[in-house]
This record gives sequence, C-alpha cells and structure tokens, in this order.
Amino acid sequence: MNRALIVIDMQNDFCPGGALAVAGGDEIVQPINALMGQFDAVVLTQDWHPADHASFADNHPGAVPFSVIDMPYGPQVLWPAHCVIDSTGADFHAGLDLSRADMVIRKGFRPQVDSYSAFFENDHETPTGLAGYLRERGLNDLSFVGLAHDFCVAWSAIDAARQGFTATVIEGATRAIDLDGSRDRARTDMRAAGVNLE
Ligand code: VGL
Ligand code: ZN
Repeated sequence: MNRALIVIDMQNDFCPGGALAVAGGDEIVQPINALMGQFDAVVLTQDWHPADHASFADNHPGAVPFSVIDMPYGPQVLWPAHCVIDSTGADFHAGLDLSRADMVIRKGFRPQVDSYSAFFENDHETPTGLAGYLRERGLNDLSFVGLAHDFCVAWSAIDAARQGFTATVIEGATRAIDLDGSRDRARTDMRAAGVNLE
C-alpha cells in the first residue's frame, strides 16, 4: 500500500505539435496508462505558468529560446512560452487516463521562479507540498514517468531520493529534451543521488 506512480507533465505542449515538444512524447501515453493499475496511488503534475513567467525567452528582450541566464536562484534555461495557465497547451494529453489520478499538483505558477521538480521550486527551498501529502498517506516508494526525462522527471526523482523516499525512474515511460547532453547528465546526477533507473 505504499507505492505511488508520479506522472510528470504529460501535457500537450510537451508532446509533438506543442510549444516545447519533446520527441516521442506522445508515445509514452499508453505505457503510462498501463502502469497506473500497478500502483497504490497515482499523482499527476501539471506545469502551470502565468504568461509573464520569468522562464519564457519572450519575457527577456533580445533573448533566444534555449539560452541560459542567471537568476537569483541560479542558472535558468529560457524556454519558448509553454503551459500557460488555462491554455490548451497546458491541458493533459487527451489520451492520458485521468480517472486514476488521486492528486493533481500544479507547479511553476510563481512568475519569478521556475519549478522543474514536483517537490520544490528551482530555488530548492520553496516546497510544493507534495512530500507532505505522500508522507501523510504512507506512500514512500515512488516511481517517476513522463516528460521531460532530463528536466522535470530527473529533478523530481532527485528531490524525492534526497528527502528519503525510494525513487525509481521507469526510463521507457519517459522521453528527453536532450539539450547539450542534458540526458546523460541527468542520468549521472540521478544515479549519484541514489535514484534507481529501470
Ligand atoms: C519542463 C522545461 C520547462 C519539463 C517544464 O516538464 O521537463 N521542462 N518546463
Ligand atoms: Zn515549464
């Protein structure tokens, strides 16, 4: 009764045709649906940004998407505008089975700080509340799937391991953005943090 499937950001903007499309992002929808039945709980995360979000290149005059700037909390990749609150791009992929989701947690809604991890904003100190929810339900064995492997999935799994959860990434049910080697780096960082890759 302690195993949760954490489904990261399975939203239109991260799937082919979306504003920040991850190659093959839609291929993992059915595999994720099939996994849901094997878990005691299913949690979905939803990237949820205001239009003036500081992670959008458009909000930095002269900046190009995928460049990196320094924010007060550290380096930040500037993304194309994506997952804007109430937009179609922010909706879950139409094929994703929402009926099994016990909990939907939104992240990235503070204009001045990005939030890759399901647990903390990118300042690494502002919690989303997810750890408390999982602990209160006794869910201590977490498996991560979804998008993107090398950003939100990796950061979530690393934070989970650091907080004492058992953390596994089911890599076949993820896809990576792979920006300048970020996929390999994410794998190295996850292993170093004690995340199981399967
Ligand atoms: C993500 C970049 C920006 C993700 C979210 O879900 O991996 N990546 N926002
Ligand atoms: Zn985002």
